[in-house]
Amino acid sequence: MEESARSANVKDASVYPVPKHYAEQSLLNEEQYLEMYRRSIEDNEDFWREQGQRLDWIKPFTKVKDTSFEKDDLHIRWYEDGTLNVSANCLDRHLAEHADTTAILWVGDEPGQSREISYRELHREVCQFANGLKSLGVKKGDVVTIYLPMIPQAAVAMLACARIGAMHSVVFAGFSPEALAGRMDDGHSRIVITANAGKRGGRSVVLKENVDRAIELCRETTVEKAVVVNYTDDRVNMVAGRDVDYATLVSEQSEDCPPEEMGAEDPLFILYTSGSTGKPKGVLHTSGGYLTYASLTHEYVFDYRRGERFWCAADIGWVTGHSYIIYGPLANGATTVMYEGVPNYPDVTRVASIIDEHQIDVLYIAPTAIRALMAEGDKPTAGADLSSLRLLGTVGEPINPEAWRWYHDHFGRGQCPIVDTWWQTETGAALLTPLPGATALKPGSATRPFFGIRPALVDNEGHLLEGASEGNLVLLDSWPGQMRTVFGDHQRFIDTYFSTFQGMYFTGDGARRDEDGYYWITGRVDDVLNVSGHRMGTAELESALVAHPAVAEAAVVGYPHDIKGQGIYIYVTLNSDQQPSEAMQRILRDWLRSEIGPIATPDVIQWAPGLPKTRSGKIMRRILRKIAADEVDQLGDISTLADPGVVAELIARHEALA
Ligand code: 6R9
Repeated sequence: MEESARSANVKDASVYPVPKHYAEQSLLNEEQYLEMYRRSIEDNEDFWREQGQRLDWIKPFTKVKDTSFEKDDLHIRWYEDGTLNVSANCLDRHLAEHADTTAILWVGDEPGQSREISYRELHREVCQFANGLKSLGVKKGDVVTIYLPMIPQAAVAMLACARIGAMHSVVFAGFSPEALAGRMDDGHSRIVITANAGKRGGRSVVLKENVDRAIELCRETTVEKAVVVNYTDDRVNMVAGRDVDYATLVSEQSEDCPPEEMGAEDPLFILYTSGSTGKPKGVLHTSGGYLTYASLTHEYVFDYRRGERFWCAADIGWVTGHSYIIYGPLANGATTVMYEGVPNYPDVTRVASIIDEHQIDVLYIAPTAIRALMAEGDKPTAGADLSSLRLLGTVGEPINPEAWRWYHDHFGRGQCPIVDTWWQTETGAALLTPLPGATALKPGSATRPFFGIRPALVDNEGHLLEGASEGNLVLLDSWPGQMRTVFGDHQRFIDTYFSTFQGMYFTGDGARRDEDGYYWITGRVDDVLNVSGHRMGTAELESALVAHPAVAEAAVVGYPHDIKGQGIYIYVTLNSDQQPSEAMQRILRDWLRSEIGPIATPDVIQWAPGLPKTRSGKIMRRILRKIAADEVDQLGDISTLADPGVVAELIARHEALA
């Protein structure tokens, strides 16, 4: 394992105690957390048996847990003999007493646009659309691709799939046709739900055009139906027999759609995420365990109280959107805020004005957005009231203490705790996190484990480290929200997560544990980048680059970036008949944007006459990372390189860039 790309969080001595009113009014204070945590570990099965009761089961489960992390006997099953329906848990069961509660508070890209959708209304539209999907031939077990902007129909589509037992595969609407096609192919998805166009930051995003192109690009799958939400005034080409207008489809359907009875272990969704090797993996989550865990964490981590407005400012294309815009909040009968736009449109006061206008109680947002706003000084919150805010949260990447404090002082007015939640697409929901009434906070630390979670640190040989230490972050036992497999490739699941350290789930992250048992995530220890909270495999970027006819070789590394957390730094060796030029830089930049999407836009492209390789031909990314990070005094031993001379050349070129 190479050392992390990003240096460990600077140690920060300050501690923010639990505010008095939190200790008195929260679901749990510190003593109660410690007691409940102890029980969740010591009486693990009993604990999860009880927590399983928070859902409505069609047939109650009798078995709670059957799991093993041994790679020769790997299995993860929770509540396996129970049956339920996830959409019924998110909708139907709230109708008796809370039908008129707002389920989704939608806030549009342009200021002044918003819409409230009650549980009754959401239930009705989900039933109608579920019937619509059935009429198009969608059955239990099918994979339905969702490529939608942040509009209520995205929630409707996800829940409609859950209602009829189809798996949804949401693809971030910022991904390119190539990336979309790859995911549809991998999932053998014969149906896609999209919109004519999306709106983001005042710009129009041509979704339907991307879908048309993606359908052409699919190699293994024939996409038979595309449902199109005609959301903007843009007119798009509709292919007869294939393309279906959403509104027409829904209007023709009955409002009665009995939920499909699903096994707890039946798949709920797949969601593609990047790993250190190969193409993105379809992370598969199942029904009973995932929903139990999403709903439990939503309630305790955010100390959620009924009637509050909960704003998770993620996109539904990421797991954070799945668990904390849709499934966790709706399972708890909450009012979830869905924001179409970006934090700085039309200007940097937008987040604060949404909070004031809609009296938001909880804001959960990525550090990269906080840093971007922080760069504007006091402007983002100037003149704002913000007194409706009770709690703040962050997710997606390590937060530097400076950004933590700015968030605490500006949005939190020094009064709101910040829950820094560490988790992954694979983990379903938060694993390391403060609880607002129970945990004294240290800026930059995701603090302590949630109930039932057994984190540990191991050295590179897999030996457990005790006490204050730093190492690879692993999990020793399962929890209900854990992914179950990589769609279509179970061996890859075993190889990726359970083969590095015997009998443990390997997260791919490094972490430090301090004297108080608090965890500080130091970043990925594998070849995965985290750019503005988005995961990208260096292998994915490199294979896209070498697929370009001008490129002989490429290596991609991350380097510290003030706003994005990590920036993308690319070393390219061109084919001998090509000349480095600014035009070529632009060509390669555009190429990555079209192969993957705008999030893959490189920050730096450096021409490399050669790359530092071991004698066995392995690129030494460690050296490339040090050069990119301006840490050439820390290159370490380079004597094992096949051609050490290449390093001096790369350093000289790097310095010339600056
Ligand atoms: C939920 C999500 C997962 C990776 C993870 C880690 C990083 C997430 C973090 C954090 C430090 C936090 N990460 N939360 N690092 N502190 N609070 O982001 O899932 O997109 O799969 O990314 O993000 O490196 O391994 P995903």
